Amino acid sequence: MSAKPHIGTREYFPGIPTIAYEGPESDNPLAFKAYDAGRVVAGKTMEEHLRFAVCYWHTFCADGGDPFGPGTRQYPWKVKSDPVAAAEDKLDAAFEFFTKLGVPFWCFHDRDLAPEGASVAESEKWLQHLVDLAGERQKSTGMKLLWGTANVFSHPRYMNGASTNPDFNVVTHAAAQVKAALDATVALGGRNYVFWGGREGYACLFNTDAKRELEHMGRFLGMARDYGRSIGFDGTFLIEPKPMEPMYHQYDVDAQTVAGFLREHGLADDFKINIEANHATLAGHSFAHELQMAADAGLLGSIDANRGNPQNGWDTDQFPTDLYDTVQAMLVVLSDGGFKNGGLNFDAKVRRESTDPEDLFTAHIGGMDTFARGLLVAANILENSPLAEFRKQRYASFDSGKGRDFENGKLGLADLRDLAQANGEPEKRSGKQEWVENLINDYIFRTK
Ligand code: XUL
Ligand code: CO
Repeated sequence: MSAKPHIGTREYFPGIPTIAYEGPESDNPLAFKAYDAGRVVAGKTMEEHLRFAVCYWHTFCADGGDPFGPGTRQYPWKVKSDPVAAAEDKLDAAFEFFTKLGVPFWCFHDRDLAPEGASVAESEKWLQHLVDLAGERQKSTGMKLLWGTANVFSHPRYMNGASTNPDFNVVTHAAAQVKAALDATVALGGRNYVFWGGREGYACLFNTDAKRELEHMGRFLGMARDYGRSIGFDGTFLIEPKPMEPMYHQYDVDAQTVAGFLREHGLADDFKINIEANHATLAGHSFAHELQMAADAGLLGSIDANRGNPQNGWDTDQFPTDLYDTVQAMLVVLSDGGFKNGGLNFDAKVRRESTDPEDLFTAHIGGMDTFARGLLVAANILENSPLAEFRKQRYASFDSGKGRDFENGKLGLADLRDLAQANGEPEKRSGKQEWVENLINDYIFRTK
């Protein structure tokens, strides 16, 4: 990567060098074993395929607090009592981290960048100030913004929802925040703008008019789209599905639910879907399933890369380390033609017990290496294995004759009945699942 580290008035990660590729034999925890940014795979460099982003909230804002105890990490950029001065320090620490790690992109919520002011106007002023500084740092380092978003779920005013709040006054505050976050995203050249419906859902159906709330959400998103386009945003709007947590039920349950919602509200030309691995598992799906459903709907936009914990049902947001998962993910992404505006954002956090600044680096390095290996294996499978041809052959009976007539809508149900009578019992054809699964492993073993 061509970017050079931006270091402000002080260095926040002393002793940590710019992370280099050292190859699979290296034992250096601060080096890449698989992610070789300039290596060409399937016609593009790894950097171009994977489009890695670091998220601001987990990595620079959260300090490990949980419902049972306070934070465990004392970040040096959080010590100043003036919240705007502390936000400036955090920005310097973030850009030092991004550039030492060598990722091309970053992502933020409005309230990660700048604190909330005493009024809408003061919040806008502080955000604008931090956006100006972020713009300067983007210029000096070559960093780019993958997406921006608004945090319309933390402040107590949003306890009953943001765009789906039963109180119109709250909806106006959500609109003010989304407008300012869109302005910030456009000012920083963001490629996407994300809506994760943090508290867009309900806790109790008895006191909720779900139909009305969903109509409000559709209208609100349409207004955001129109405003974004009017100020020159030419990127992609994204909805990030999640079925629960914090709400008992969240409206954006999963990819298929969101696809239906986008089509119902006339949003499918401007919006795509941001799939988060741990949200997929919360919905009772695999990461690969959610990616495939989004891709098949023509709506796969971007990925929040993380993983859950199979032993509990929480949104643990752990860093991705499971190669099997990333192989499956990259098979879908590559088969879909690769990312366009989207990328792989590490919406992941180090554990509360991981308290060394170095842990932030090793966590991201592991995630980047796991996706880089996933990319190599998936590209090898698609280029050299019989997988795609085998799958195609399973459907060959629809490629000609009456099967093709069926697909083209030329037959009725009674015609199919007559064909069944004429052709008799179909020959049994094995789905060969074990052979297919072994094939995936063969390519995991053999890919260099
Ligand atoms: C929450 C989550 C968010 C969104 C952005 O589970 O994933 O961080 O990605 O609001
Ligand atoms: Co996310």
